[in-house]
Amino acid sequence: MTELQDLVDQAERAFADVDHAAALEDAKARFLGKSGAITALMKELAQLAPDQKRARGAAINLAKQAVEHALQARREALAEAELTSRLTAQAIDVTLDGRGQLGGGIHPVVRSWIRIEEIFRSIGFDVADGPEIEDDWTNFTALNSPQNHPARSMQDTFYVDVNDARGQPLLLRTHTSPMQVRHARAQVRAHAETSPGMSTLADIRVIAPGRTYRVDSDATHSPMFHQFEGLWIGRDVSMADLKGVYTGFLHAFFERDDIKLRFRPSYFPFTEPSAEVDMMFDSGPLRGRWLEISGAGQVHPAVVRNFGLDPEVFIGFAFGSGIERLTMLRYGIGDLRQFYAGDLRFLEQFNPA
Ligand code: 2NM
Repeated sequence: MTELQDLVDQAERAFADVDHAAALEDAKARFLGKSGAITALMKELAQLAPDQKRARGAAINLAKQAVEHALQARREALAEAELTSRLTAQAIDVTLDGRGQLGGGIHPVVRSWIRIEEIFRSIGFDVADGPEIEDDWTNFTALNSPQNHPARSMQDTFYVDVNDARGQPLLLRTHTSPMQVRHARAQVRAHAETSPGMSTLADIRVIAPGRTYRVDSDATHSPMFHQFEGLWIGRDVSMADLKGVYTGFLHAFFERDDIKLRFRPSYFPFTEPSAEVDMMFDSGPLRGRWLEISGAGQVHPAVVRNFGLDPEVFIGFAFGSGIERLTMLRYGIGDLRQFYAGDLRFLEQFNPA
């Protein structure tokens, strides 16, 4: 028995001595292989008498099982050690700083656009949307622009080589008012479908911000620029309301109250009377200078009729402002072209890291 126990001890030590899987299989062969020590003992059994054979056979079997058990335990330990060392070698330091990513930012014009929507929503205005490719009726005719108006010429308007259902070429909208035309007509139509008369129609209060296009390009004009137009149509809406709403907007937009406003007589086909709106800061670098910021007026009766409303009942005001212009005044930007040059040194100033 000691001899067998000895063999088991030897095997255990041999297995413990190897440090990788291939060497373990070599060590296994020395005990369990075809010419291994245990195998040799089995072969000797043949020479024993039958009564000795059984006891000796059982003892050898126990020893063989012990060796196999030790072998399996060592195999598992080696595999475990191998995995651990592989994981250690491939370990990543999750506390290291990342390589960083170039984040997108909000363009200063879009920042103003968002602020304008927030301010007007807060006083009960809807925000309209609409197509940048418009038809002639919605962009010009509905807004009382005469057929021979210079704005309609190829020199001023980008036309598209596709005709609408009336046979008129489509165009890139030259202002944001066609969105208001669509919005007003949709409100009127929706109301007409559910109510017998217009007497219960709610006031139309909407701003329409977005991209607009004109054939024009210099230090103060870009062929694509942003506008927002406001419209309030009701039964008792006046130019005094316009002044109140627009003054409130400027106070909110520039985050200051020391702003004066003045209206100068002007002309637009879609308003009568019409006005240019100027503003003046009472302090800061632009103090004391009148700055042109908007056009406005009482919506022309022909336009009110094109909204689907009776101009004897419905009256209101509209205005239109350039978002680039307001953004330049807010941040003190001198050249409109900076907005579209794509210079990160300029743009990053509006998106602090
Ligand atoms: C301006 C100036 C004056 C205007 C008019 C309308 C509408 F849809 F009611 F006819 N929307 N915007 C308007 C009026 C726009 O921009 C300088």
